[in-house]
Amino acid sequence: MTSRTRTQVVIVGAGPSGLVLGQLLSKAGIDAIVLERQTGEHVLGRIRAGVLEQVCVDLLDEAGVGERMHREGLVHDGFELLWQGKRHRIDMNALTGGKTVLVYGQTELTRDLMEARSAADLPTVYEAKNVAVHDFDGKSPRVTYEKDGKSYEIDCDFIAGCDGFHGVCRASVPQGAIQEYEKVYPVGWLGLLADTPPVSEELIYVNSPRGFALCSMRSHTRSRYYVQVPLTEKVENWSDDAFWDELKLRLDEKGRDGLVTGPSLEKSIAPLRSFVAEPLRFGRLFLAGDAGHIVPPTGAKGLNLAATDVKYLASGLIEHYQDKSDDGLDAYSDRCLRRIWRAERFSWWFTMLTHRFEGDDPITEKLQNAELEYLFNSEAAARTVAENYVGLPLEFGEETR
Ligand code: RFL
Ligand code: PHB
Repeated sequence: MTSRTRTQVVIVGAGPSGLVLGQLLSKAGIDAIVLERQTGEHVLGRIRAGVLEQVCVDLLDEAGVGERMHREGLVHDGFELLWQGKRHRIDMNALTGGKTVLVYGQTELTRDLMEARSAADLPTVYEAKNVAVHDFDGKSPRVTYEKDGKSYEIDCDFIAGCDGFHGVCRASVPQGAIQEYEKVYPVGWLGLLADTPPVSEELIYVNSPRGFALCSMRSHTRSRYYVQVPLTEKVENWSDDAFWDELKLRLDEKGRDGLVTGPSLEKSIAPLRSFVAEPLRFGRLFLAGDAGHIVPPTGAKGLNLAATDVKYLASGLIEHYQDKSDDGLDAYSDRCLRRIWRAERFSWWFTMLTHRFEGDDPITEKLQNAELEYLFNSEAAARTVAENYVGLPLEFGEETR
C-alpha cells in the first residue's frame, strides 16, 4: 500500500539550498515537503563552506535565520596570498568601496535552518530512500519514496531539485534535454578541522612549490586548513601529524611559527571540479545549487551561488502563486546561468593561479609567476580579485544584455 499526499512544492535535498528554499516558501505561505536521503546528523557532519557573500547573508536574513550568524560570524575585510615566501593582502574592503565577507560555517548555517524548520513544524522526511521524480514534463508531477519499508507518493505542482551533484533530479532528465559542461582537475583538497586558534586573523591562500594550501577558520578557536593532494590520494594515508607537517612545509616562517596544531575533529578529501548543466529547468522540475553546477572551492563560491539560485527560484514560485505570473519561473534558468558562469570563470581562474599540477610544462609555471607578480603589483588586478571574491552585485551585467 502506498500512502498518498499532496503539496505545492516537493524539495528534494535538505542541504543549504533545499532548507533555504523551504524557509522562503513557508514565509510566503507556500506548502512544501523536504525529502532528504540522509539523517540530519549526517548532513551536519559534512564540513564544507566557510565564506558567505553579502548577497547570501542578506538572503539568510530574509529567510529569518540570520540571528546567530550575525552574532557568531566573523566579518572579514581582506585575505592574504602567500607566494615565494611573500604575503600580499587583498584589501577587499578598500578595493570594493566597503564590501566584506562573513566567515560562518555551512554546518552552523544548516543547523540554524534545520532548527527554524522544525520550530515552525514544517514537514521534512529524513532517510527518505529511493526518491524518484515523475511526470515533471506535464502539469501534475509526482515524487515517490520509501521510508521504514513503506511506500509514499506526493502529488505536487513543482519539484525543486536541491539534491546536490550526485542527486536523483538532474539524473532523471532525459538525455538530450540537458547539456553538461565539465572540467575535472587532477587534484583534491585534503581538509582538516581542529579546535585550535587560527594561524592568522584572515584567510591565507598559499601557492607553494609543494602545491596549494589554505588557512581558514570557523571561529577564533576553531581552524580549518586544506592542502592540495593528488586526486588518487586516500584520507586514511594521512595522520594528523603528516597533515600538519605538510602544511608547515607550504607556509612561510611566520606561519610555521604561529601555527597551533592539535587533534583533528574531521579530515576529508574533496575533488575539484567545474561543472554546469544547461538549462536548469525541465518543465516543472527546477535544479538549484550543486545539483546544477559545481565550482572548485578556491573562490568560495558554491554555497553563494546556491543562495542566488534559491532566491530566484523562490521569487519565481511566489510570483506564480501570488501574481499568477510565470515570468519569474520562465526566466529562472537564464538568470541563474549568467551569474553561475561568472563564478565558474573566477573559481577556475583562481584555481589555476594558486595550484600546481603534475606535468605542467615550464611555460605554464612562468605564466603563473607573471600573473601572480602582476597581481602583487597592480591595484587594478587586486581590485578584480576583490570584486569577484566579495561577489558581483545581483544586477551585474543586466544593462549590457
Ligand atoms: P548539498 O549541500 O550537496 O545538499 C544536497 C542534499 O541532497 C541530498 N540528496 C538527496 N536527498 C534525497 N534523495 C536523493 N536521491 C538525494 N541525493 C542527494 C544530500 O544528502 C544533501 O543533503 O547541495 P546544496 O544544498 O546545493 O549546497 C551546496 C553547497 O553544499 C556547496 O556548494 C558548498 O559547500 C561549496 N563550498 C563552498 N561554498 C561557498 O560558497 N563558500 C565556501 O567557502 C565553500 N567551501 C565548499 C567549500 C565545498 C567543499 N567541498 C567539500 C566540495 C569547501 C569544500 C571543501
Ligand atoms: C573554508 O573555510 O572551508 C573555505 C574557505 C575559503 C575557500 C574554501 C573553503 O575558498
